[in-house]
Amino acid sequence: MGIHRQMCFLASLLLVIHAGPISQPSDKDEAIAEDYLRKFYDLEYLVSSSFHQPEKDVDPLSDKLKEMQKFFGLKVTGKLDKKTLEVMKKPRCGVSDVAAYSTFEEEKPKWRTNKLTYRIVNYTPDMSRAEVDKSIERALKVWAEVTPLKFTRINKGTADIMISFATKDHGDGQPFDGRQGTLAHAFAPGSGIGGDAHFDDDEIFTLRSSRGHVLFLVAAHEFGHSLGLSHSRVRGALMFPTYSFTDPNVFSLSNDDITAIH
Ligand SMILES: [Ca+2]
Ligand SMILES: [Ca+2]
Ligand SMILES: [Zn+2]
Ligand SMILES: [Zn+2]
Repeated sequence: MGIHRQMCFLASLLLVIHAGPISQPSDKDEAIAEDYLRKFYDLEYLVSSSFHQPEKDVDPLSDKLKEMQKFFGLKVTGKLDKKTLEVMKKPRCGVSDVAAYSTFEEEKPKWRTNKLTYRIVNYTPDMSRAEVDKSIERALKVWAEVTPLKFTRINKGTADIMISFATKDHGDGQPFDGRQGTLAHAFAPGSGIGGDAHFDDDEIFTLRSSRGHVLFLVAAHEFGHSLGLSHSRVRGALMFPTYSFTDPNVFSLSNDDITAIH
């Protein structure tokens, strides 16, 4: 009798231990999720005041989580499950998945000319200068091949597309986050910072290795933003927000990317 009871107690204890980590994300994971949704899904917290009545059924975190799950084709639960967290931990582009202009179809930012200039302002220590030059040139060519756009390199002065490597806070209000997380970001067409592309130099960039991140692939994605594209939900599209390795020698744009640029 006593032993039977003890066994039951042990069994239920095991159940609790086993079920724990699956249903209950850790504080650290919750912080990761909150940060992710704030950066990429415009999560904002309502400033609580004495006038604010907490409304039932309104949970901004859960709503944004659903939006994110929908974007990535995950099961839409509004809960921080393992699969969702896995996607959040993947290296990705720093540009938001909810484009600010998506509701104004006609007002999508666009260059007024087909002749654009670019300048490589500085270099990463990860690769030779020639490798960086080649990667950037090829990344721009990806887009030049499917549009009437022409890119000309300049070595001084201000180009339309200023390309630079930077770490942490680098003066545009969107600090990089160290190794992993955000790889790069770029700005939609416009004057000044518009069109510019920044690469997080706390990452390891490579010419074509599957270790580190292929600069050509990251740059080709970022230049999509420089030309006015936003993120695609199509897995395998260049404009999908997370990074995935493709051999640069067999790379090609997906139909989704080509439709978007036209
Ligand atoms: Ca610019
Ligand atoms: Ca980073
Ligand atoms: Zn992006
Ligand atoms: Zn930046």
